[in-house]
Amino acid sequence: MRANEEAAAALQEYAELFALCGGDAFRVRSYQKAAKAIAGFPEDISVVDVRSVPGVGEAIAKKMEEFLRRGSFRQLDDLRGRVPEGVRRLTRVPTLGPKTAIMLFEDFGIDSTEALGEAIASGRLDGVKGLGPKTLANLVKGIEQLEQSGRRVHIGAAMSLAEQVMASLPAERIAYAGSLRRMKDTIGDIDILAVAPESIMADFRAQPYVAEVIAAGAKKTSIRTTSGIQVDLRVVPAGSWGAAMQYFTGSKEHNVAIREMAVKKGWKLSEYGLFEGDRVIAAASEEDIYDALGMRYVPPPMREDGGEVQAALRGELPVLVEPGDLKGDLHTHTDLTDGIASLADMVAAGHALGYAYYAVTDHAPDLAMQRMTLDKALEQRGQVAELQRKYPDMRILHGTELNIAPDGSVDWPGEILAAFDVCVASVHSHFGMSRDEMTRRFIAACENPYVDIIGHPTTRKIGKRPAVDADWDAVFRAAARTGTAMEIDSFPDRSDLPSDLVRLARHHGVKFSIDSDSHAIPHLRNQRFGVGIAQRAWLTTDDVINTWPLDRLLAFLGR
Ligand code: DGT
Ligand code: CA
Ligand code: CA
Ligand code: ZN
Repeated sequence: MRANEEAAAALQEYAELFALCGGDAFRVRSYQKAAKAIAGFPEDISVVDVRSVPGVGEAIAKKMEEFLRRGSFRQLDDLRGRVPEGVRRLTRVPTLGPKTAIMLFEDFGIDSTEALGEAIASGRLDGVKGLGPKTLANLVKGIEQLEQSGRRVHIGAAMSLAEQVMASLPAERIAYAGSLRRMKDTIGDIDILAVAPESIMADFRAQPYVAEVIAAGAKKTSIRTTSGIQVDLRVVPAGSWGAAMQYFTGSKEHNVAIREMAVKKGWKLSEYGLFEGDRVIAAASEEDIYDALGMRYVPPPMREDGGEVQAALRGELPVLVEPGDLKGDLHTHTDLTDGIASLADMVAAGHALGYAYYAVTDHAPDLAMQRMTLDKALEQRGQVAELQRKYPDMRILHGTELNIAPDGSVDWPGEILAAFDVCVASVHSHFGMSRDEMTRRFIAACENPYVDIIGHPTTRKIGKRPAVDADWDAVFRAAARTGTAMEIDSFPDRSDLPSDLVRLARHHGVKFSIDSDSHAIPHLRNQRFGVGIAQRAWLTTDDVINTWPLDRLLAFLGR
């Protein structure tokens, strides 16, 4: 929901600025929690009263109402005025906290990440109190990460923008192509194709999400949106729709391989069609083009020149797992830990999706900030049993998300774990362990007979935190040997495992669970991004345990 996301982003920014100005930590947390709750609220707050969002009291509601009226609120404007832009830019560097940012700005005049990079490189910050060599090295890494993330966005941000753009433009036909259609986890820019009158370009430039027009032409217009993402809009002839979609979906490498096939037959393939001289062989649909080249239709996520062209020629493409194949979700949270919706509401939302099973996997006690206890988990189990009566056609699994300690052990002993229907185990701390130690840690977790799924295995957060270092071949061998599934965490800033590691794991015979890791009801729909990752790795339903019927799943879980 656009209004919810924007209002939540403003409140989140306000929380950050408020913290930067030394504001009360308790209030900072209450703003952050409210921002999360608003972003995850299933109803549009520009339509319903924002006070119906949990955690939103009168003071926050007033700010949000002002935001909905005019795109900002007074207290936010004040703080934006008080905190120099340079300091705000610096705090976007991962590992750089507000106190250091202010010190760097006030004592050294450093007001940008570039200036910070130069100051570190020139040795100007050597010996400064609080900035040891290790801290400086981490800052250099943080700057690199920020620069990379500035260029690409995760698929969740790109998809919601693409959907917004398409909904805003009247067209006979409109669709996204490029890396977004190939379901890559990060997107450089959004490519949209339309069959429409030329006036669509003027409509496009006038949209409220446009911050800058980069190039304006009759056939192609490129803009940068207020969120910094570039969108290319191309108008294509109706008769060339398929050829244009094929060409602009890419990847470039896939297209090069396809074009060679055409050339071998003495034909020419372009964004306008497949031609023999002037004669059109195929152009209106992608299917016609692949068919004319003697190939099976290649699903966009496979178009990376990773063997799909040869497989399509031999007629041996796998039948990929699809969103409709999912029969349940095996990693979700409730407001018992850090989710924002109640158990009853989450389960109802899972049921509305038509699931055959749904696992509730709140955090376990070793993640201290979640304040989980065994008593609370057992009380929840009672509530699950109650709820189960209401949903005879959906099995509610009572699970937990365990924490993998540095030595590979988890929160509870075997007799407690055995009573859960499903155990996800994840790394939530000690991300910097050496490759050997980290590998042993994962293998030990796989060897725990009660651990069914390794959650978000690399623990990366796109643009924020790199993947942990491990010998993945060794980890996947252990997972295959012990019958432990690897998760494909569909939360778009995680997208974890990434598709290249999924492919590697599959090679070792590992099974996968495509989960939403939902902390709110709208997150449940993120599973489509996880399916995209699975498709990019050529997975079929046989590889994905939560496409299986309940009986087969329960047999795999061994409960
Ligand atoms: P991105 O935006 O970096 O996430 O990745 P793409 O794949 O969306 O790349 P982009 O936006 O530069 O171009 C969109 C598609 O258009 C690309 O996947 C293939 C096609 N394309 C663009 N330029 C060329 C080219 O020079 N040759 C060929 N064969 N295809 C191209
Ligand atoms: Ca693109
Ligand atoms: Ca592009
Ligand atoms: Zn987790």
